[in-house]
Amino acid sequence: MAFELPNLNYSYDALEPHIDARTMEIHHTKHHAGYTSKLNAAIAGTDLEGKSIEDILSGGELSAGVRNNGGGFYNHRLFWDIMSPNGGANPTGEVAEMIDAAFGSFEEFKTKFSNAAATQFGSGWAWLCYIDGKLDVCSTPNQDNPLMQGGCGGTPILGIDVWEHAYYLNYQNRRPDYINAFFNVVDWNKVTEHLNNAK
Ligand code: MN3
Repeated sequence: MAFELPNLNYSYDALEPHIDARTMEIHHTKHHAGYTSKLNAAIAGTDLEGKSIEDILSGGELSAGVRNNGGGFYNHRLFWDIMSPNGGANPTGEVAEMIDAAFGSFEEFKTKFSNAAATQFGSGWAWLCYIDGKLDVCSTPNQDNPLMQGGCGGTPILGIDVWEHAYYLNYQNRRPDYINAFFNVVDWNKVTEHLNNAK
């Protein structure tokens, strides 16, 4: 069973003005679709075929094709899922408590996460991860993620794409403005679902 490009739970213009419709459409139908088809091509006929994407990515040494395209498939699936036009509120419940425990406050978490995203040199991602019963922030280059060997460890429950294709049409070189805007569309209920799945 080949991996399939997931549908979004909202329209391409639903996250405006924070993320523009044209960026969303190109990002989903070109970039994510490309990672998905290239992942399928990279695993076809290998013993990775039929495994879950989590098992593939955490399974040790990966070829460049599987690492880059499997990471791209997984990372974007999480990214679309944790954003919503109804997002932007502060986290509540267990996620909020775990953020306070790990970072001191939600504001301090935002600062640390934003710094990780802003200072990731070149293309990559910043993450909020569940690891050893706690939360932590890290960043990874390219389409790497915390599940992979040599990644920063744990299971990502929130991620931001800081490749230029994620923001350049609307924000040009102003990555920090895009990172600020991202918090207006984060759906913390979905982050809570990912936390519960990670446990
Ligand atoms: Mn991307």
